[in-house]
Amino acid sequence: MSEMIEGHGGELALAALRAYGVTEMFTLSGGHVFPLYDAAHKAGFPIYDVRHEQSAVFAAEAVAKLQRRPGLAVLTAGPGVTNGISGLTSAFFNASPVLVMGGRAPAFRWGSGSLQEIDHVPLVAPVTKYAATVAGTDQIPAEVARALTAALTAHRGPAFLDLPLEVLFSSEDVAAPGAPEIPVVEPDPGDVARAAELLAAAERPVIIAGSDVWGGNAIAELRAAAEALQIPVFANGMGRGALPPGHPLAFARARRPALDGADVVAVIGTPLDFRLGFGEFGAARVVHIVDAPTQRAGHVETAVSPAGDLRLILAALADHTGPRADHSGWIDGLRVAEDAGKARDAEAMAAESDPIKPARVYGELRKVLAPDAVTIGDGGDFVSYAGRYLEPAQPGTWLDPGPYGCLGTGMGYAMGARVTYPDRQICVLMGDGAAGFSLMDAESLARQKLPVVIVVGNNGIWGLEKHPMQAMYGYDVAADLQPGLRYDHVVEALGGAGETVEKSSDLGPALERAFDAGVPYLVNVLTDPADAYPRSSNLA
Ligand SMILES: Cc1ncc(C[n+]2csc(CCOP(=O)(O)OP(=O)(O)O)c2C)c(N)n1
Ligand SMILES: [Mg+2]
Repeated sequence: MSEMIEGHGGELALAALRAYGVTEMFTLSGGHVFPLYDAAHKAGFPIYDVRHEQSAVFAAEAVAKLQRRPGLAVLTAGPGVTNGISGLTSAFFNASPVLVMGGRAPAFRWGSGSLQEIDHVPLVAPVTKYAATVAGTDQIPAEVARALTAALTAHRGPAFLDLPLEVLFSSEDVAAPGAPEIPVVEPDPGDVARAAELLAAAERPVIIAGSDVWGGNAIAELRAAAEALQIPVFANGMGRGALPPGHPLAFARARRPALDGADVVAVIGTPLDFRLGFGEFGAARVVHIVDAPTQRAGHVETAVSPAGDLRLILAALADHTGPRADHSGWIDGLRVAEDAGKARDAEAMAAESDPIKPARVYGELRKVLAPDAVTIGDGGDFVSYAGRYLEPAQPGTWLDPGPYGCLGTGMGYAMGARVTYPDRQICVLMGDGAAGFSLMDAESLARQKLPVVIVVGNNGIWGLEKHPMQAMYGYDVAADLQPGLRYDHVVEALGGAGETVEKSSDLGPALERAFDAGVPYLVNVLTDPADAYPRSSNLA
């Protein structure tokens, strides 16, 4: 007979959460979820609290993204849960295994108008892999196990459970949850063989690797496949850094010539979405390698689309023994374009200007960032520049909001990153507009002794909206912010520290101070409002 556990709903939930590798909770208080706190408190299980529920979900998502295990946010009934929906949706787009546990008004008097009474499940069902109300205290461990199994099964994503008040506050004696069993999706061997043949025989192949390669723990297999087949690799999302910047097959700046010239493009572990021109690569044939059949693109004709565990698929590509074309001329040509792009970047990153341009901020930041630093982007143009100029040296060190593009991830992601890596540099690159969504959580970070560095690109505008609106209409509305605002004073008032930088020569010393501060530290860089990130489509 399996072991029995006894306790109130919070204790039963905690036992199941721990069995699945959850090691902390992120939350904002509410009486509906007190038993979860009681269980955690008594067990010495860390509780981190925030000032807005979306930060709790973003923190849980950062933990899930960085550690490839479930992140937990506990939200109170009603507004607590609805405030978490943008976070859940981001996790859904990012395939992040997040579990949100919500309180819920009592079931026994449902419909009588209890405080914060609303049925959350239909609200979150479209953006979760599993969403349910736990019907009885005895069912809590099994429901937690079911939700986390769904979250961890490829294609990964968030799950939601809510617990009616009396279900969570009552006690039961139930069987302990067994060890997690996460199903592995087996790819079709014919599809994998066809993909390998196409890539090996291609004259000018390219790989684009995305977040699921990291999320599926397939970085080593990606590298082995690229090396075995000699294919240049570009990356986006959590795939960035999969091949270290010095690797002969690692490319970032030669994307245009690569995609224009390629005859076969393999997109691995990322959707054929707007970030990849919707998967239209001219005459190139497209191999779309995904971690589950549901992820195959419906809008693009692909040559083949192997679906399944990415480690299995990529290991099979690495083992391919059939005939292969020589790609060395193609790789050498791209290297020339890459080096030219890098030289242009280096110039921009060193350029003196008044006001400071974002490129220079990243030039200075690169000098102080350690190879294992976690960098987090939350903003518009300022973050597009971060994506261009920061080169993650290792995979799993760059957090962007992903294709849902939700502003406001910054402080929550920073909290999750700091909890994950107590000793690494954690640096948030934030637009001044984006700062408005989550900067109050600098208080949560300061109070809970979670120091991070926040670099604000303060151009006094919603840059990624103001410039396109000007281009489109010749005027703009709702696109201005207060220029020169002292966001550093905000963080000081919240228990951290900071400073404002107006001259590029002051950037380096300010960043050094920031990383040594030991408290949340905001470097408020006044940047040029006239500067606009060059992009082909300006709609965001
Ligand atoms: C929650 C949310 N609201 C609005 C937007 C639309 N949006 C995208 S970028 C952007 C401007 C961001 O401005 P800022 O953070 O100051 O960065 P900048 O472009 O000025 O560098 C806006 C409003 C969004 N993506 N997410
Ligand atoms: Mg701005």
